[in-house]
Amino acid sequence: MEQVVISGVGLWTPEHVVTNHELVEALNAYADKFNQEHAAGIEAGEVKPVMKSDADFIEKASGIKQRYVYVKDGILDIDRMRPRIEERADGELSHQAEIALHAARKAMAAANKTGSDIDAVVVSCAYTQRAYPAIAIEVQHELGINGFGFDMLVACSAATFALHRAYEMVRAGTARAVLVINPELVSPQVNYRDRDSHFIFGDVATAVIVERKDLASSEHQFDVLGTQAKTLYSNNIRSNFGYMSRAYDGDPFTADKLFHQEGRSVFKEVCPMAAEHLAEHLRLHGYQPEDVRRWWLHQANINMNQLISKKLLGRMPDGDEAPIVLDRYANTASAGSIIAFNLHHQDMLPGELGVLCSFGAGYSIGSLLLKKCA
Ligand code: CO8
Repeated sequence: MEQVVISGVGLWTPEHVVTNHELVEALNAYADKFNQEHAAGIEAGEVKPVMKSDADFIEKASGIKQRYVYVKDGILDIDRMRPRIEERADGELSHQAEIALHAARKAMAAANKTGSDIDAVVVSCAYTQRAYPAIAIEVQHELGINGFGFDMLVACSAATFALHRAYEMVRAGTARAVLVINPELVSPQVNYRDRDSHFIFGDVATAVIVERKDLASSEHQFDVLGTQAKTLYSNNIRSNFGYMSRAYDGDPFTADKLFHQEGRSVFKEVCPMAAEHLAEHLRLHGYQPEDVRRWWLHQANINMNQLISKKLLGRMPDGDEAPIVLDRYANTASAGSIIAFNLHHQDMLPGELGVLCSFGAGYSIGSLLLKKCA
């Protein structure tokens, strides 16, 4: 069995920012217009009014202050409320491959790798923009990588689940190095007319190089001591959009075809699951939560992260122990913990332990136990 390290990480941040205030202003203007136009139906109890949003609520309930988006045009237009993304021809680079490449090139540079050093590409995220050809194969082609690529979807746990696959490939000797990319282009699936969820998500792309330790040459390397994954079926986070939508006779653009959730239930059910999962993962390797120098946790909600950390440590962690990036990035589906890792790993000392963890739809929880190399 080969020794496996994470040897490089890359982050691509879109240039466009949408603040809470901007989102709330758009949703509230849309609500006024809709409710006025449907006043009679609302009065008769036949139409549900659109509920107004509140920027103070958003920050208090989630910790989110703003989010980055791939395309801002259209999101705040109350006659549209979805990004206006130009459709590209078959021969052009796809949108998702483009953002994947931005992050991939940064991770490869950080790991001192070129295309010829890599044997596999995994694109793993909450949505891929098409079923085939795989975005990973498009990226593989652009980077001149031999070997193979495939896409996988595990919602918010897509990054950690893909890192597990990469770890297993490298450990088993079937790949020297694996490029794992999380091009989270989620804004097209956000319901910007729904106050419960319009503020939650942002776009981003992250990438990680997982490789054989004896071949690694980068400045910052982390031994992968172990990986752990858990899934448990739940309908509390769901999107019904898919290739079957065309075959149904109903409206393919109803709210259930977008991201929707029972946020309160998710909060209550996932926090204890995640805390137990992490404690068990550490226990399996002979460690306690106090032994961990840094927690790169999934970034869905600040209150969730604080509750999970408190369950594990018996106290609130500071921002250095468990960095928070969702104030700036919002929930970026699977990429959140990788953003935290990207921004907060270079100061770690040899021998220090870190835990990378994500949790979300499925339900799904994934974690990796890492140790900074000498
Ligand atoms: N403004 C004003 N009021 C609001 C707003 C708003 N924007 N939103 C909700 N309210 C109201 C509610 O309607 C409710 O009113 P009432 O009491 O009259 O019913 C009240 O405020 C309280 O609402 P909640 O109980 O829902 O408020 P919470 O404190 O629970 O906060 C959260 C809501 C922030 C959603 C919280 O429950 C949460 O973070 N839960 C966990 C969510 C989570 O982690 N989900 C994971 C999703 S990500 C994932 O798995 C990946 C999916 C793939 C990516 C998809 C990309 C598109």
